[in-house]
Amino acid sequence: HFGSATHEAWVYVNGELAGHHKGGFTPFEVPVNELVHAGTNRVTVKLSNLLDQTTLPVGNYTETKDEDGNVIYHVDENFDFFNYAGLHRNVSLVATPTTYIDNISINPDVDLSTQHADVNVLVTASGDFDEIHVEIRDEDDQIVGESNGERNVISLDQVHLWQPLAAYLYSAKVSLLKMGHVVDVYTEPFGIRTVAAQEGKFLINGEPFYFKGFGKHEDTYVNGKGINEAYNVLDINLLKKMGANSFRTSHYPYSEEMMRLCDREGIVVIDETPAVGLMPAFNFDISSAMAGTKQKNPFWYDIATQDAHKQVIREMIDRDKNHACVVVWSIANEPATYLDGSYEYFAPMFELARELDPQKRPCTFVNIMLSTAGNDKCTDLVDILALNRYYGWYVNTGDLKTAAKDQEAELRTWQDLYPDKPIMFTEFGADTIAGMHSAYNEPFSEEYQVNYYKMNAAVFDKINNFVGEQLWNFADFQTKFGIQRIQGNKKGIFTRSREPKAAAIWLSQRWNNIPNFNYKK
Ligand code: GCB
Repeated sequence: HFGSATHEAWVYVNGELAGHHKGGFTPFEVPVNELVHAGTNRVTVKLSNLLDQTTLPVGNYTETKDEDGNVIYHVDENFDFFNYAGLHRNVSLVATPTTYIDNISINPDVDLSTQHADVNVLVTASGDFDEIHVEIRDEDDQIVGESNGERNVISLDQVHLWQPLAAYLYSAKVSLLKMGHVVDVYTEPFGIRTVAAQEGKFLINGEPFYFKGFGKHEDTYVNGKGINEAYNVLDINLLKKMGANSFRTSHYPYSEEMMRLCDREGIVVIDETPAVGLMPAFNFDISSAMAGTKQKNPFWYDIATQDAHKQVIREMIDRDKNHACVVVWSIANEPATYLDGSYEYFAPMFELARELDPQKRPCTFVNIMLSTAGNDKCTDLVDILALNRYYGWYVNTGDLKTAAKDQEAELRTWQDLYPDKPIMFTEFGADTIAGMHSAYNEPFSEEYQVNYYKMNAAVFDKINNFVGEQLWNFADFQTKFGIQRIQGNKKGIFTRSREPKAAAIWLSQRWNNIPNFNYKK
């Protein structure tokens, strides 16, 4: 079992090809039964870090020859993070009996008024068995319901809800039996909660929720994108200390370990596919691209990521479907939805996600600033409007007064056009050099970052259907090289080693005073 292999892997066992997987952020398994023998065996993994117009993320791929005729492969990332590649997550040898549990899908159907839930548990299993037994235990390890079969509906009374920052986790223990003997067993934790986007609100357990938090990255010194569970725990602790309640797995599914931690800690997650870079050319600077948005561009007719996109939707939902922490699927980050052809590309993606998710969570894509209200072609597909906006940074740089005016005007237009869709920011931020100060509110100073967030907050508080603020970014992170990036992206409110900038202090005061529920009347 590979937690991930970035971006393409060929797995050999004792020198023989055992399996292949493309896509760097979702798990896969390779059967080895036929290839192993008693004693020492060797697993070899060949990996490719190449990205092109058929992969997710999207890369600009070129091949050139050096003076000796050697081919030089080059990937220019069409996105703003460093293309770390390799085996970033755990690789484990999983042994199951020949009769085994293959998949468990849990969908609790809860009636909030009676505190009664019907927990649907669907089990698929392979091999020779005559019974599937499911028992549900509460946090005191008491059995509160049980059933037999592939499709189970288990009734629970007086349910404990999974709530943001107050998680309650049940567990479903699934056993396969043959003549009364257990041949395989698997225990899956799950939470009971409802989510819905309606009438301009985002409801968790029937109450209007307000997202406070971050876009993040899996990114640390030394480990790069390699799993770092100590940092995961630190980040969640800092997030809680700040009064935040949520983050987005920008721009790819995070490790399974992180998802389990979020379930346990009650962190609300927007789970995102690795569909980033679906735009003509990424060059750090939105303002230069804004000029060209009206031009005809064949982008969506040329791009060949459809198969990869469907695959990541399938693999992400299959992996994360039972997580209570996941409340929204993000199908892509900043695709060029201002261009013709985008609706035709995305309609089948949304349809697939909605069909696959047993819990029918709200779906969205994260909207780029070039795709303004009225100009975007895919808004009809989303349940919640997730906007990335950089007024006061990429546009109106240093001019927070104009930024506030333009931002408010845009938000009001969205609200008027789509009064039923809740609106949130999934990115807003300003690069800030920790320790740089300015008496004149200069961009890149800690003072400017604080004032930038104050400006944003004042606008958010005026918009009724505005249901959440996830800033960009939790911490500074490594990017590809470019003249607008010095040692990476500095929009963190923490440094890469997680020391707070001044904005972290101001934001924690704001967020600790905003309730998780019923902030907007
Ligand atoms: C964006 C992207 C994000 C970048 C960020 C920035 O819109 O979604 O990946 O890092 O802007 O800092 O420019």
